[in-house]
Amino acid sequence: TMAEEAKKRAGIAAVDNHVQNNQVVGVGSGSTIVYAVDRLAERVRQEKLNIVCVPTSFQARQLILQRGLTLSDLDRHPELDVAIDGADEVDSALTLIKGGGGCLTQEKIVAGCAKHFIVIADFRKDSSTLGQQWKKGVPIEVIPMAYVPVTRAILRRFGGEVALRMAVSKAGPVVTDNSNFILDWKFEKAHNWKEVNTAIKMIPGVVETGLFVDMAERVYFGMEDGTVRVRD
Ligand code: DER
Repeated sequence: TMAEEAKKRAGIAAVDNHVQNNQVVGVGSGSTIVYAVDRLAERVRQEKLNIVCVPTSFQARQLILQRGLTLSDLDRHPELDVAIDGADEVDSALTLIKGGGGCLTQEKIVAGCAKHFIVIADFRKDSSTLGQQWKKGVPIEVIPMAYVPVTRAILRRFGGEVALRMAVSKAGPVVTDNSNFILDWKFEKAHNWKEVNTAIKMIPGVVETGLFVDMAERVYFGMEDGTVRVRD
């Protein structure tokens, strides 16, 4: 499809522009990152690159192993040269909503450990304000025993709607790689995302939010016309 082609072009552009030999690369989660990992594996083979990869989820770990790339972790490599990951939406200030795939916590940790955090996305994520195209809200990872008080605190302070993310192929809620639950907060107006991120993180029981504020250095958008749009 057009979106898949766009994801592929964004993934290739990011890997070709930001990955060099002897680097530690953070590997994101979701569907777009698969194209970047495919390109990375191709370059490792063709150019005999010495690269180690740090995953941001069980899915990313499987992807690294399946593509024959060298798996590492933050114990061995707490400083990464670059992290590449997808996004659910990007606004004009490069604030991201992430967590559509429920991997936001390890993604934010790895992105924060990288000298350069590079985002890849198709044209559907390219917004000027959050909520313009992404309608599923901001994912928030919470400790299971606290999901009700956290829900109430968010509704009281910020309004909107909050829903516990339910699994599709399993009865009950989605359980993250960290054995937690996900709340999806559907906000109803624009906010100061830096302040909101901080305020939500302070609520007891919140592990992480899917608001990535002042983290992305550059975003590669695969566009409908086959080009790649870069936003810094
Ligand atoms: O869940 C996540 O954070 C993913 O990285 C998401 O933001 C992008 O997933 P996609 O590449 O499948 O759209």
